[in-house]
Amino acid sequence: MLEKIHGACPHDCPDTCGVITEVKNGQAIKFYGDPEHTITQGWLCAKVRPYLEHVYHPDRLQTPLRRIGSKGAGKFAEISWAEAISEIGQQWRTIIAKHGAESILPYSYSGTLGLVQMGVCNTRFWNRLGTSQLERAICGAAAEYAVQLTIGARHAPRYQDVADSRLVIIWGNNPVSTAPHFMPHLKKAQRNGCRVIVIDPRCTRTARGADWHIAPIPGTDGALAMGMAHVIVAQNQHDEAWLQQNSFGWNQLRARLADYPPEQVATITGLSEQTIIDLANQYAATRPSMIKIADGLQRNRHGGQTIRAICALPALTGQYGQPSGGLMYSTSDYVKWDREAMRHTADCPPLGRSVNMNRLGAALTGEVSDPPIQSLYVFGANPMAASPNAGLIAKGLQRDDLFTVVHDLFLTDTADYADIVLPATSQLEQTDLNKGYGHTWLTYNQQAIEPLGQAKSNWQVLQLLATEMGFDEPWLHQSVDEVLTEILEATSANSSIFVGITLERLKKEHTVHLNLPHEIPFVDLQFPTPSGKVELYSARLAQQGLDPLPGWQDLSEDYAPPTPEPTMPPLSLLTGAAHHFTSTSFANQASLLKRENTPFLEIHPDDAAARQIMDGQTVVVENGRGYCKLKAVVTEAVRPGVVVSPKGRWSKFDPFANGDGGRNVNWTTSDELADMAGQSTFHSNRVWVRVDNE
Ligand SMILES: Nc1nc2c(c(=O)[nH]1)N[C@H]1C(S)=C(S)[C@@H](COP(=O)(O)OP(=O)(O)OC[C@H]3O[C@@H](n4cnc5c(=O)[nH]c(N)nc54)[C@H](O)[C@@H]3O)O[C@H]1N2
Ligand SMILES: Nc1nc2c(c(=O)[nH]1)N[C@H]1C(S)=C(S)[C@@H](COP(=O)(O)OP(=O)(O)OC[C@H]3O[C@@H](n4cnc5c(=O)[nH]c(N)nc54)[C@H](O)[C@@H]3O)O[C@H]1N2
Ligand code: SF4
Ligand SMILES: [Mo]
Repeated sequence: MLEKIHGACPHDCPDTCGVITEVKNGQAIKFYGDPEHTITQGWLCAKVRPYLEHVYHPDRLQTPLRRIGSKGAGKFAEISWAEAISEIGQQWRTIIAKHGAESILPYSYSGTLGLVQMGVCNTRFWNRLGTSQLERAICGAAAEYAVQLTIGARHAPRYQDVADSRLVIIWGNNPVSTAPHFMPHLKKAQRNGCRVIVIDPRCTRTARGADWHIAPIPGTDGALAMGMAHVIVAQNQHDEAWLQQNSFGWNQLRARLADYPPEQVATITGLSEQTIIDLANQYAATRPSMIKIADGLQRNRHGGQTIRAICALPALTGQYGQPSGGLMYSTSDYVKWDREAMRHTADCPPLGRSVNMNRLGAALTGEVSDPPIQSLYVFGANPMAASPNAGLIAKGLQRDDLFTVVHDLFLTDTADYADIVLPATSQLEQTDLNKGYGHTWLTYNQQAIEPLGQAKSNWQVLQLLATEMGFDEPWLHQSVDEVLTEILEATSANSSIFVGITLERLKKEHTVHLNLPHEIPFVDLQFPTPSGKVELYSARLAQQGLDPLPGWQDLSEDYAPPTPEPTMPPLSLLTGAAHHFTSTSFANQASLLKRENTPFLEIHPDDAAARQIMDGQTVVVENGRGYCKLKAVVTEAVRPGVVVSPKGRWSKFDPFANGDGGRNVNWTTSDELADMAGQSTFHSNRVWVRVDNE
């Protein structure tokens, strides 16, 4: 008998596709995009198309494991679930008795974005136990904060609305790889005569399809936006009436613009004055105009202010609230799940202190004390490969007195350091509800097949741990459907966009649209900020001692040279998305690894020549934090001074490993924080590059 089971792609991607799994005799035999899903339209991206290779990968973990070698060696012996859970319980009881529950740090991120398997699993059990909280700032914290401060909420136009835009600026965002279902609508716009401009130091797949590609020096986009604003106002192309009516702090911003004449912005950004003037003119003269951003753009020390400056532009031209105009960032704030139904904090001890995930290595090696972190529980994340300053994380994970548990589908770089490894289910083996962050559809994920081996979902494992720790509250022991019902009912009681959205309906229709009052964000020109307007001036920033106006400051940039300090100047290393992986997920899948080729470093011909680097040579990419080795690709696709190596590689698969256990780019990236919201700064990373002479 053939069954067709509807589900949702759980991976970190704004598209959150509807998927269909065909199951025969308990085996998934076919997997494809739901043709009836408005966003998916029956096709999936290159990485998830071969999903059954991921689900039935021969390396899938099938049983719990206990470490038998040194930490990091990846040597384990199989144990039973009962042994694993009781050992975790014993260790935690001892640790809690000595240091308190805050000495336990749960660490999770974006393996799955499901409401239950991520959202609820991040909160309920850990709140009940009283562990430390994780400050989840690795991805887009600064942009999220800056957008909320400026326009009040992450609301965005529909992908399809871009088809009627006349000008689109895709700013530090690579949707061909990272939001593929946006692209057919953009192509349609282009066919209708829309001009597409991509601003990125690298000529990405998205830039290749643009009408104009502009490549500024990384981290200078805030200055570029201010320079555009300067030109627009100097030429009186701004919408004075709109600004007077709908913005707060316009006069202060206007005065600030005097600091950003094009000649000065040209020096900061490495662009010509004419480029800045033309960009400003085209943006102001062509309407409706849309600016599309995501998170790669703000993963640097200037992240928050960069986004504040960009958010000011649609206000200058009165584009917020216009059909096919404004800002397309994220739809995340339409859905506000009932917090208490999700987290049950009222039934828990006070929340523990917060530890910034970007500082994991530092936190494990002394930055966090009183109590120190004595146990780490990692699920849905792979910090050894995905978090910054990997060398310091490795040092922390090697601590003899740290008890580490990793719950994953695979023996990742992080799992190699675990004391106990637990096997996780894939999305086909679990139930969940997923919402998109690029659209406004909810998609129910029905479990399609039985778990492989003894794999268990996040929620199932936390239930076992709750029992082990003696917690019998019903909200720790519900089925996934019961959790979903509780959250949906509580949310719809207070939110009109959820009226009529029930679990039954989700199961029947598979994907359901939110009851939005209107499809155009801010069409009523009501902005959910304290002033109700676009806050060009932010009193909340001023209160924190931060610059209340958008702008660009010459911050002390990352500079941590190796010793001895090389004579050649450093280069800026950008490590955005790989086309065929999602962060480190799928970067162990043979067919996709083949398509991404050998781990590489794109370098401009001038920078290569100055270092006697030839195309195809192995290079050492290093700074004071660490190094990795990559294959040089000499190309004009990157601007001089910038090198690029996409994220996602597993250190253990490093083809250049030479008795050092293998490395990836995160052995060089910085764990300093950005100007706002504790944001990561992967892209503020200066490296020195030389030919590998070994
Ligand atoms: N295929 C694929 N898709 C993904 C992911 C993946 O790993 N692979 N990851 C998912 C996740 S976790 C996220 S957060 C999103 C991210 O989605 P995006 O933000 O689109 O992805 P990134 O590649 O991180 O960054 C986009 C671009 O920003 C550029 N950039 C970096 N610094 C600067 C700068 O200072 N100025 C300018 N103008 N550009 C800059 C980079 O060169 C890169 O091309 O994608 C999601 N989708
Ligand atoms: N150099 C560099 N590094 C970066 C970035 C960058 O731009 N440059 N970007 C950063 C960004 S934007 C992000 S979001 C982070 C992501 O950082 P992480 O979330 O730490 O990394 P992922 O690679 O997404 O790891 C997800 C892990 O979860 C596992 N997993 C998947 N589903 C489940 C499940 O249901 N249960 C359990 N228990 N495990 C599951 C996967 O097998 C995988 O090992 O990476 C960051 N890393
Ligand atoms: S990763 Fe994105 S585009 Fe690919 S299947 Fe999942 S939701 Fe769709
Ligand atoms: Mo991310």
